[in-house]
Amino acid sequence: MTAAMMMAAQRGSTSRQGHAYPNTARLVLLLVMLAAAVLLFAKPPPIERARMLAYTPAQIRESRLKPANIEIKHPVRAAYVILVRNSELHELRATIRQLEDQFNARHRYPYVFLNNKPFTEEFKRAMEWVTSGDCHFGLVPYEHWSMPPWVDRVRAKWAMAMLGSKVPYGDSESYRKMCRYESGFFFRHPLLDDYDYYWRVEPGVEFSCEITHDPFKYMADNKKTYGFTISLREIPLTVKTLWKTTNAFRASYPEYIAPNNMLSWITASNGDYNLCHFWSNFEIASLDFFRSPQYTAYFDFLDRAGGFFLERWGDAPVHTLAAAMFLNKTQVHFFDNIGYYHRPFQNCPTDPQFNMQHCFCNPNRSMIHNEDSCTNAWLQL
Ligand SMILES: Nc1nc2c(ncn2[C@@H]2O[C@H](COP(=O)(O)OP(=O)(O)O)[C@@H](O)[C@H]2O)c(=O)[nH]1
Ligand SMILES: [Mg+2]
Repeated sequence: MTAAMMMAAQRGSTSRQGHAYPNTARLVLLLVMLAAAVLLFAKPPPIERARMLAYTPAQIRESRLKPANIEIKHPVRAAYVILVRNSELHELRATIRQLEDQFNARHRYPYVFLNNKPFTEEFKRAMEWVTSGDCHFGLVPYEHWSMPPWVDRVRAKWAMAMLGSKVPYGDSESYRKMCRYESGFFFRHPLLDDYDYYWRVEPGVEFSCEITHDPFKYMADNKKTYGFTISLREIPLTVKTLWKTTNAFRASYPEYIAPNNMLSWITASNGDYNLCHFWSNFEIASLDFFRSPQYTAYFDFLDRAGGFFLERWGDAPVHTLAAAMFLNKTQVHFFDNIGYYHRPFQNCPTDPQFNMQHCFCNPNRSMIHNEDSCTNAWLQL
């Protein structure tokens, strides 16, 4: 049969069966298309959510990281403190996985998770699953996560609109609440009452080297108060009056300023703030430093001035200015051997032998080589 004859025969058979066959075919085609559309466009079932919730507390205890009946005596009362949103669950899982592999699976320090909204069951179970230490989940009270009543709302809204997209988070009120919380309140959360030291961790950060010594123990043994990995310069527009306000504080409370302080490290040759600060998304520090009368007086002074909202003061310069006023250099430690990445900067150990043995980062990319880093200046203090 030629192709023309076959087409003629097909045409014939279609017309011979009347309208029933084409309608059935159309119906089948329609159903197939409908099924394809459902498969293509329908939201996939929340498999991960179901899977997380499926883990029972008993199974979690049997996970690789939480073997039962192992008592660990910690040399220091310390915990990781993580302010995080439910939506950052997967970024945080990745971070904690690295932290556990590089350090904590051998130490099992506890975790404190904080949030201005209640944590979901899904979040809590996922965290129980990836951590070796105990997990505690806390809610941030409204007064700690809000614009205080004495700040002029209209001025604040105007300031946010003016800063707009000129600086990251320039128009964000929630970012400002976060910075105010990290500056003045996290250490007052009752879940931290049992600890002397904390290690701040953020979702998405990476730990690129095996952590061969216990940093908490190092802090306690060496009487260190504040530890950092990265330092850099703040964006001037975000801290226009922070230095002026800090100088006013210094004038009001001269008794709080340490005799051997680090103010020269943050002061430019003309007497202004040189914008240097420790990047506080990584911090290992003494909680008593933040709980001290000096620090809380400084925070209250800043908070009264309203700059968390009228400008966009970050917790990094606030912590740093406090450390520079109240501590001397020997109380601060540069954790040069902790490989740490928070977009877009990293600290990568530059000691070739340590790096080769313990790290997967490129030492040439370490922030210490960047001209915006203030770490070399700090080392030379
Ligand atoms: N619960 C909660 N955490 C927040 C919120 N905004 C920021 N964070 C947390 O605060 C920390 C700093 O925020 P991030 O977005 O990383 O700011 P950046 O590092 O300055 O870009 C991270 O640990 C975030 O998870 C918020 O609205 N709610
Ligand atoms: Mg961050």
